[in-house]
Amino acid sequence: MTDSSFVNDVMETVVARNPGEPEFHQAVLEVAESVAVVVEKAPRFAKAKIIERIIEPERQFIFRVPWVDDKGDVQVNRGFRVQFNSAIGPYKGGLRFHPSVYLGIIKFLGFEQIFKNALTTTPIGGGKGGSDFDPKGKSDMEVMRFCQSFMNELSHHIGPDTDIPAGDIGVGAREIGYLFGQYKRLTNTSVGVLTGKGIGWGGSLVRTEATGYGLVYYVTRMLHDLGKDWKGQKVVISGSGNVAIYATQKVHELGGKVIALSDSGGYIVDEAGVNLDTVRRIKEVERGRIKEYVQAHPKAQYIEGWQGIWSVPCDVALPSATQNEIDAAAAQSLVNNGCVAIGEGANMPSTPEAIAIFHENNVSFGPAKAANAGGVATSALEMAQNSMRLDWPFEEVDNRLKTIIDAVYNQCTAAAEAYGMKGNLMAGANIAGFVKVANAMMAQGVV
Ligand code: NDP
Ligand code: 2IT
Repeated sequence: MTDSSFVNDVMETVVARNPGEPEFHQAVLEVAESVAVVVEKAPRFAKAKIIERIIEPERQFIFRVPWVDDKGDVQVNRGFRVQFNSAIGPYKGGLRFHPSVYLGIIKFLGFEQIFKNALTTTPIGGGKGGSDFDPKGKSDMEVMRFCQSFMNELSHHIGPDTDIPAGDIGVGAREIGYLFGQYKRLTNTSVGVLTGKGIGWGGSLVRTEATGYGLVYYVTRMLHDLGKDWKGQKVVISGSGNVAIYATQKVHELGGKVIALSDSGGYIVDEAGVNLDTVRRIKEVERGRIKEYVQAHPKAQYIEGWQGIWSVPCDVALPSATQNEIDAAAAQSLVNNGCVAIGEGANMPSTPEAIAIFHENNVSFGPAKAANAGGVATSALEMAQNSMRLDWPFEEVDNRLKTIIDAVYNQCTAAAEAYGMKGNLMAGANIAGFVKVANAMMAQGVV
């Protein structure tokens, strides 16, 4: 299927130039394996060293983020922004605040973002940023002081036509508010430099829901191709953050039943269907833990340890927590229990071994860079509204999101078929995204 010397050459370069960054290597390997067939048929891409250029970020920033905690002690975190590729538009991608963040995580996410953003049909390049700051257990004022310090540096590198950050793990409406306030204060401009802003101060309706909704719209197409719909489907979703919550809401609206959710402590199983009002109260209002769910719903179970969630029998699984959360054993367990479709809400949640198991067992597999593209696509719609100084109604944004996800899905199926891998949505997503960016890079010369 692939030209292994091409893949080996790419991986040798990536590993040598980016030592100690296994997540970045993993993300590049997946794309290289998919696009080998494209490069083979288009020697002009090889001659122009498109792949060598695409794996090298255009620009990377690493900076100190000092701040003062509530006790008056000075804390020091590390901030990152990787401006990966601007061939089709300004850098666009989220900020992740989580203790596991280091350069390799931001580079894997930024690399994925290039192709995801290309698939959205909107004119945005790829970037990502974040910090090893852990918002958990911090007071609002500590989070504010951290965000202000982070923005003091980041503000030098971003702008509404340059680089437009948004949320990701640990960065939601609260953090975007503090970041935006500080940017405005530093620059004396009120522009759409961040997305995911609040409604009433530049935010777009549907952006909060968009990643989860888009994921479910994408999986709707996958189910349709299997001759199925959501009615009566048992669904397991990992995580209980932004993506998981709004995926749950949309699954329930379309007639499916979400029976399990998780956080990094463990998972809940509620065979009656999870009560989303309870989850939203615990997670969005109280910033609590998923185990508190069983206090309100004593018939539900809480089990310690997040990875066990993949042993819960289901028809559809939507991993929506973090990278590499489904390994080979978890994938095998999903297959053995009769799961027919996987839609990746998180970025790179399945290991390469897990993906191989899904493909070998004919489980329909919706890859992250297509299945979760609804979030960033709606961010692009927020940018458009900010530029026009207009706000669209909920229905209009939701309809545009549906149209975009249909286009994402159609690109995946068409590219897979064109390159002899019919039905392989992962190969299709990688190829379609790559070709769009590669053509733009070809047109713009050696830059
Ligand atoms: P949130 O911070 O809102 O929620 C993250 C959820 O995942 C929490 O329940 C969290 O549990 C859990 N989680 C995070 N890290 C781990 C870990 N290492 N192990 C186990 N559980 C973990 O983030 P989002 O919902 O925004 O993001 C979830 C995923 O979706 C990420 O992969 C993100 O990159 C991806 N994504 C997000 C988009 C968006 O628009 N927000 C767009 C596209 C993709 P706990 O609270 O215990 O840490
Ligand atoms: O991974 C992602 O696509 C996001 N976290 C959303 C990025 C964005 O700019 O909305």
